[in-house]
Amino acid sequence: MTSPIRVAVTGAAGQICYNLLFRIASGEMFGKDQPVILQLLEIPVEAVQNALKGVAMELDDSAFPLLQDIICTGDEQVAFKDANWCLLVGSKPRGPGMERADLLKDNGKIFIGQGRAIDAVAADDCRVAVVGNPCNTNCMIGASQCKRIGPERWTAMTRLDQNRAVSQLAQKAGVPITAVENLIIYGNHSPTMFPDFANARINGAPVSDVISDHQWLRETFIPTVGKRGAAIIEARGKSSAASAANGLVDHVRDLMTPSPVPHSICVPSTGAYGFSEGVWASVPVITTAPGTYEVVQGVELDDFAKEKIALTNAELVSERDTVKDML
Ligand code: NAX
Repeated sequence: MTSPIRVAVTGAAGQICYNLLFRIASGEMFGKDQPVILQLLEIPVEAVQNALKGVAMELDDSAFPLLQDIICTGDEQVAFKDANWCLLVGSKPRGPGMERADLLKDNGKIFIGQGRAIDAVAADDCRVAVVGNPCNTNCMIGASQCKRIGPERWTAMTRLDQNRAVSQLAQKAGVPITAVENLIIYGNHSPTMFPDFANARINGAPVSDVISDHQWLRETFIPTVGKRGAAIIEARGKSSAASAANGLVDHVRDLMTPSPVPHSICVPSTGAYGFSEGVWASVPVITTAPGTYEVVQGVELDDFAKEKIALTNAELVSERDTVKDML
């Protein structure tokens, strides 16, 4: 039997993880032949640790053949010990009246601690995916604390945004999801992100040939994708959880599966596509070996795309400026 991989997950008693953990344990993230050990981290508060135990009991009660062990802890050093993947979902939510700068700094402290713990105790082949918001900047802060686990191993999630964009295009064109290809998100996981419809294809044809309403593409599609999270909160009274968990399953699975098909992830910028060096920006990547990617080079971007990317880059740079003392 294949030896198990250790998957550390933070925020494990939260609503995204209530969807996510069961899908990891069932083999959807790492494959149906890959046993897993879940190492679950939550804040060391009795009520939250109790809630985490309840989640572990439900995982037990699902009798997943691939799930070899569950560790529940409030200690980062225990959670990240020998972890092959660290899925950083937990973060501090924005409270009433809280400024964005305070949110960035409060979360920065969490990601400094977690970055250091990962560097100290995780497995040599460890990969990290950050979901907790503001995920691009949290990822940059976590990576900045590491010497052993390099920045190329730290990614943040825009796959939910990619999936949202694909779904909007498919519905508008009246085609199945599978007809939409090469839709890539550029920039920050925030309403400034840019879903690049111009290079996407529907049944092999350029999107703007299939969807003749170009005003819809520029003025409705982009904000619909960018503000989808707020629309879900408005409708459901809670933020997106199942679709976020699904996005992370897709993010990690596609990073572990070599393929020439591009997908969107946030990686450290080397200056490509107009992003400032060193910010974590979403760009097209292909997976070249399990856990290893290359940024797709040479995608042609028109002036409209360049303008949008400049805006989302400015936001990433301003987030970095806010936390510069932490890097
Ligand atoms: P919840 O509030 O339900 O759960 C978060 C959990 O994290 C809580 O149980 C909390 O105790 C825990 N936590 C806080 N600090 C921690 C720490 N230092 N160590 C370990 N655990 C800690 O939020 P949920 O809906 O699960 O969302 C989690 C995060 O995902 C949020 O930051 C949210 O903004 C972010 N999202 C990111 C998305 C993306 O596409 N990148 C989309 C969905 C989601 O909005």
